[in-house]
Amino acid sequence: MLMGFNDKERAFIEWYPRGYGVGFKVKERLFEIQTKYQRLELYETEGFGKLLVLDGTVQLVEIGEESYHEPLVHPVMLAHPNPKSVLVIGGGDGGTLREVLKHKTVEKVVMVEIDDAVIEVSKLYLNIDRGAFDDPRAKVIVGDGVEYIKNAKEKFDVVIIDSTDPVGPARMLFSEEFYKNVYNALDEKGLMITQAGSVYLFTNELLDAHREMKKVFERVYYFSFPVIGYASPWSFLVGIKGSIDFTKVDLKRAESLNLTYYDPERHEALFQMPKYIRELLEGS
Ligand code: AG3
Repeated sequence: MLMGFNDKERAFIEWYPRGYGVGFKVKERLFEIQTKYQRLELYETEGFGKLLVLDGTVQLVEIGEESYHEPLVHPVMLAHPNPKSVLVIGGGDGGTLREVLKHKTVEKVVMVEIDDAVIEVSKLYLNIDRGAFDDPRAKVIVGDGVEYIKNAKEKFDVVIIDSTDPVGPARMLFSEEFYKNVYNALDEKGLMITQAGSVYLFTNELLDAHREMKKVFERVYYFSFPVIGYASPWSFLVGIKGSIDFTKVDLKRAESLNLTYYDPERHEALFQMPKYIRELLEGS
């Protein structure tokens, strides 16, 4: 197997298609367990704190995880005029939940994570949530997000999909059927966002997800962001229900968020996408 820990180099490397690798020098291999759903590895890296790996793919490094969680959460939250209820699917480490709870308008966040081992390991070793799991506004459900949203009675202002790659347990989270259920679970005016993979290395997966979303949502936006630990740039897809303009965000509300990577003042810069990818997306 190509994936994983390289003893000679003392490095963890995630191999993407065509031999493109993203790696971290490792100080210590902490452990590796097989959960009910996936293989979970934890490392202490030389320069980026702890590294969490699921089924051979990098989920996050402690130093720099905000470069993923900020662009996943804040653009959609700030584009909604008054987000009170939010649904997070996946995101067992608690980073997405933490960023959502920074918004003062939020009254309730439901997080549905399929693998409780990810939640437990994150609580014990990572402290990415920084107290978010104990926030009274947060309701954490261990369960299948696909089933949850199919049967959801309540409506949400924003739905955030913080999933793994579209293989194995997360596959369904990129299907038209799932997006339809997300659409129905949104209030008459709402947005959803999903991570959609490496722009250059998972282009087909990005195009597929974009096509499926376009069948369901009134408008679909795409953007990319450089994420530490992933084969950057990384892509994100936003689906709109009702009259929301995702090109504009509320700068007033952004002031208190204490952001490091995503810059609401320069929200328009978010939409940069390499030319040939843009052409592929527009053609699909
Ligand atoms: N969610 C995983 C994004 C996909 C990473 N894919 C990869 N490295 N091949 C991250 C969870 C952080 N909350």
